[in-house]
Amino acid sequence: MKSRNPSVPLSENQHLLRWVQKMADLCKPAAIHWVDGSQEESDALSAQLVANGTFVKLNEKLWPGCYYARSDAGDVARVEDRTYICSLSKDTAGPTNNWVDPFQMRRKLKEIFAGCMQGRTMYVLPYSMGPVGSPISQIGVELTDSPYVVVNMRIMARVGLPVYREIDKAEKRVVPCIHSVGHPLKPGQKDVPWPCNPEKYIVHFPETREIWSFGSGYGGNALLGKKCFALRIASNMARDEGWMAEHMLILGVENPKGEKTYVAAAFPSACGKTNFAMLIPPAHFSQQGWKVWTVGDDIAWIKPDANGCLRAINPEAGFFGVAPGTSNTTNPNAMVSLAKNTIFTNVALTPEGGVWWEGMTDVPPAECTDWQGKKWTPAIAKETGAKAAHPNARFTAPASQCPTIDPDWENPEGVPISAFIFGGRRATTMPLVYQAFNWSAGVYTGATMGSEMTAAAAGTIGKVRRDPFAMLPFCGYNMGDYFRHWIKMPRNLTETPRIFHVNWFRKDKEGKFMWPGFSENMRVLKWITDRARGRALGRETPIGWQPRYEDLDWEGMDFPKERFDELQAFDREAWRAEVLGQEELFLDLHDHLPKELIYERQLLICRM
Ligand code: TSX
Ligand code: MN
Repeated sequence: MKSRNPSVPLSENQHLLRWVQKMADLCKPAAIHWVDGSQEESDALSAQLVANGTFVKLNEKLWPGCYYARSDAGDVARVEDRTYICSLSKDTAGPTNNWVDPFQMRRKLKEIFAGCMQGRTMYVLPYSMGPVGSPISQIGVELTDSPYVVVNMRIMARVGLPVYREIDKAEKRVVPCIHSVGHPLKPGQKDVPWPCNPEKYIVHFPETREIWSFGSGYGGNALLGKKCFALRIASNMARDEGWMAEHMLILGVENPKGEKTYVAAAFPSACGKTNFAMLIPPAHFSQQGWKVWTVGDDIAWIKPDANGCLRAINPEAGFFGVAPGTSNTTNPNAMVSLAKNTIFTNVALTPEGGVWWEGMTDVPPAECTDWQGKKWTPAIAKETGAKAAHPNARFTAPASQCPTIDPDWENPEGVPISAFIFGGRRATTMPLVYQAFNWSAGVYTGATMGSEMTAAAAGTIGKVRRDPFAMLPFCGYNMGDYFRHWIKMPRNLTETPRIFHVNWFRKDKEGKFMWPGFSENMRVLKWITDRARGRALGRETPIGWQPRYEDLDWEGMDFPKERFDELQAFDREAWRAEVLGQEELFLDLHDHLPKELIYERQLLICRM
């Protein structure tokens, strides 16, 4: 078979062709490669990454189709202080975003992007967020000088030929995204395994729906379909068009009658969102026919349908998950998902050509190479505290490989959402579960949610870090206006989802977790989905509806009533401090805060 010439354009869309040429004139790449998305192309790019020292091909017998990458030590995470929302007015971006005047930022970007791709290939990467052709999906084109980005994006989104066809046939607007690692090569200059630039810019123009990213190869900074498009730009589209772009997992609970109830859930980081999305029910639930199906683990796009029912899609096609802590105990479904065709970044490499990370097995390997390429042994770790894997090490795995992937996960119409769940990592105050009294009380719950810091800087342990709707770093406009958008959503709905708050992390006086979590969370999920269908009982408390001991299914679990009452207790003194802490965030947002949230706060205080 004759291989195609990748510099020949694969689209006839004149806007796209002109923009690609304009960006090539600016960035001066040595070549242009139109990505077709095929397996052969991906294999060739991976082989090229191996030749460059970026990738190590893992042992094909142990890890079929898998690759391993180590990033630069200074390019391991999202860079929030270098992330910008460049709307015309600062007020539109709001106080929680970094704002720069868009004209000033464009001048700066033209400066840094000039010649930034010299000696490299510019890949033209068309992608669909959501199933190709779904009325809820959106299309982007990422120009990037990183083949690592291309092969990761191929797992995380639908890319290549079918997307060009959409671009060519439809009037559908395309979001232009440009990405460079910011490391041009002079003639003859040797490349490094992980090219990047210490000066980073992750820039969003919400009004013109554009993304410019410079200097980083790391996931959230470089795979532009994910946080940049699917959350920051899409949140702007959603506000303008009456839908929702949320930092939420989507799962379906199937009961023994075969009825499926879908919920979407938002948690701050380090709450085990991916584990929850892939929950395996306890044995007795499974035996009765209860199943949990995974639709997505990170982002939900949710739109009212013609009947006024909210329907959600997962705009992504893969999981970009945190590896450390993922194991056959904490998340067997994730372990199966990442067993093949997966890219590992910043985990440890074993002598057999496999991967390892902290928490993967009880017994660590006798020796491995850590994420920085240094020798690592359990003895060295004990002495120096060195981690084999970076705490933010990632796997990029196809969602289709998840054993519990929902049969409807690629349904272009989406799945119907019956409930929203908010959560946080809270050692005190927050009970295991409660249901908000109504929509606006639920929005208040989402707006005030947060997690306690675990291992942050001195003096901050135990302090609640507010992360409304888990969207603080991802809302592409004023957070107060975002709250208002949430408040207004039911106006276009015939069926308003119920809203819940959960906390798997409450501790007792001895500092022990009171709730076993993981599979046992199914008991809470059962109450939530039954409640959403108007079937389960509870009692009214100052914060909402809570299940009594007898309202949960305890079969196969030994959890005494006294312990449950402690876990669910409403502690008046703790809630006094809580409402004061909630007010702090509201002060920052006061000038755009919807009055409903002020009233909800007052009602909560009165009920207490
Ligand atoms: O993911 C978690 N979930 C959700 C699972 C569906 N984690 C891990 C969080 C880190 C990312 C949890 N950790 C959960 C949980 O529900 N709960 C806890 C806290 C916990 C940890 C260990 C135990 C119990 C609770 N161990 C024993 O009880 C033996
Ligand atoms: Mn996320």
